Amino acid sequence: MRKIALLLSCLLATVLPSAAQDLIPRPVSVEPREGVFMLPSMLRIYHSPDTEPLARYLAAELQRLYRFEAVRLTESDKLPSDRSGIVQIYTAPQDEMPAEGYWLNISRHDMLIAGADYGGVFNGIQTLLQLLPDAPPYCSDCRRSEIPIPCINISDYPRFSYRGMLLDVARTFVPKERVKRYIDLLSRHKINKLHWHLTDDEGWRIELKSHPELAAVGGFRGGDSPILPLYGAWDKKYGGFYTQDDLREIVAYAAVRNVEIIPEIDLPGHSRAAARVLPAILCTGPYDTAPTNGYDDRNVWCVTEEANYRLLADILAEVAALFPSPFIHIGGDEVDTAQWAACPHCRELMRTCGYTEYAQLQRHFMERVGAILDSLGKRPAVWNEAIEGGRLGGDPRVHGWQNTTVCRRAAAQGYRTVVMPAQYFYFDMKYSPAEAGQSWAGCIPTEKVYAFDFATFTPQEMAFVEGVEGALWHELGLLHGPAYLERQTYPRLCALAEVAWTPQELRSRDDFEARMERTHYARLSRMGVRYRTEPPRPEPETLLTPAVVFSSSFEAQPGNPFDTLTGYMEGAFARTTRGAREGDCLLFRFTAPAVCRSITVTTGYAGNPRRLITAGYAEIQYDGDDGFRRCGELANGCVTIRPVAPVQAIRIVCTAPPNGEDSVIIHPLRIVAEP
Ligand code: TNX
Repeated sequence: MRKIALLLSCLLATVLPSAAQDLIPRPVSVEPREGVFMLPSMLRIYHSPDTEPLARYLAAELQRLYRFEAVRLTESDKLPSDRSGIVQIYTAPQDEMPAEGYWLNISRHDMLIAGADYGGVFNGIQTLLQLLPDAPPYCSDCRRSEIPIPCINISDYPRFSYRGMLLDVARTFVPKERVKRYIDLLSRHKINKLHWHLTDDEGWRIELKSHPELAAVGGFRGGDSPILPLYGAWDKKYGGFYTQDDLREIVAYAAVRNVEIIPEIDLPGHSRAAARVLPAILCTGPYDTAPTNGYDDRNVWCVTEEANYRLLADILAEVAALFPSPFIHIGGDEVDTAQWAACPHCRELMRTCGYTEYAQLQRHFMERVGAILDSLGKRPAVWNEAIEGGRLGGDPRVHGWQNTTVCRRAAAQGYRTVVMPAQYFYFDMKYSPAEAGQSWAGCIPTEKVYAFDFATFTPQEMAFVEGVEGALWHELGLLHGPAYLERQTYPRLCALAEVAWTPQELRSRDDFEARMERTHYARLSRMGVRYRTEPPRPEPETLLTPAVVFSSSFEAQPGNPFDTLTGYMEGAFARTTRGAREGDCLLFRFTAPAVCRSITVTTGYAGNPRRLITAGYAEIQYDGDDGFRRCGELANGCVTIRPVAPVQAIRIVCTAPPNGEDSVIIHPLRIVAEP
């Protein structure tokens, strides 16, 4: 019997070791050992009192994976002298092991996870879970079997203490259960911070007892909501929010998984949803609403209105009570200062304080909000623009997003900095040109995320880098459906996790890709992650540029004239001086009848449903026709027509009421030749 077991373990040891090499993120030190540990179907988990939630977590995972049972025993239950078939998990603070680090030792007889702290034990459990093989397929009920795990010694700790991901639930609401799943998947990659973007122009997602209307009304847009529909939610009322019970549940769920949630209330800009519910937060003064078809798009809190700070004290006190994080993110990005410029009170404050720039006025606002946070025992986190107006007090953490330079600048100024340059870490960007996503910061394939290496940072700057963060901005969630969230995140998050965790000298792109291919994609699949796969190559197309005359019911902005359309300028677009209304039309008339396979008309930023013709139809005039025939409907501002004869003209007719946008973007026609 012993011989068979030995033979089996030798055999398995040769079959299994790849999983040990295929950990994501790659650990600091891995030392494979001889033999295997046979995970019993009734595991005894000995845990220290402080890791009780982790013993439960591990037991639940074994149940989920193999339908194994586990007995949880605390230290007070004496460790048996025969320790075979047990796992011990405990915290063991040691000088040589950094925070969140752990030792994972698997011998033939037992397993041990010793963490520097709770997070360390959690991370050790994640590594163990990655080492577990698939449930044998032949085993519909594994209860009677044992699962072999290769013996190994791992000693591991993170490169950065801040390993974050931003989730924007303001643009596209993400229901509670999906947020929990998102957190669960992050934690499996040893990500330890969720920066939760809870408010923005398009929605307010957090219930407040002191001001219930902010979520009850501001959590929805379209329909009878005072917030305009946007980003693909055109005709239906769309939205949702988290109740305080939901929030507490999510916070607790994250805490078990070593994930700290940093809530963001985006101030003083990006606040249209709040402003539509509580217009008194806005500046007074003349404000020209004509360019937006009468729609009020003011979204910036007035700096001088004292009631604003009382309101913010109410709001932030509730946020502080709900989220145990020492930080509350208070925004500071992309403030439309024109709204302050038009406000006599803000101008007056600028004068009395001697401010010459709006950045200083913004600093004034951030300092006031910072003082509220201070009184609540919290520290501010801010976007990088918030430090442009002079030294910001309150020991803020700065999130650098615009590019690498602003991250370095913040660190050089001695701010604790989270590095998240859009060009590397914005997972709302496309993976490649023909895929879903935004493109303003370029395409970001997974390799690009992986390649981020801090090479340009000085040692002094590095000393202030707390870590890195990815961001899933969510404007396009409605357009692309629920799969978008995970697809944009994975596998890029795997690369980010390794940037955040693994020492630079142990990182190698080839090795990362090999681990992904051999093992980790399969792990993701097992977890049901709909990660992005390489798209099939489209068959080559020949584009035509037949002479065309353009006319319409619009005028063009001088910087984006209609010539771009008739000149078929690559990547360029025309932009009108106002948004579209019912009856507006665009007419493309070819000088000579065009023979082609298809013609695509695109309004709005392609793939981003803004500044488009919300609804309408296309008409075609064939060579020899007297009039037009209807040939298609606009969807998300676009329509592709497949002509059956040479085309004389194409006309687009708008059927939607004004959508609040200040202009329409019109792209040159995309005309594909017959094959
Ligand atoms: C910029 S990042 C923003 C977000 C958008 C994002 C889209 C930042 C602080 N502001 O409001 O969602 O770009 O990529």
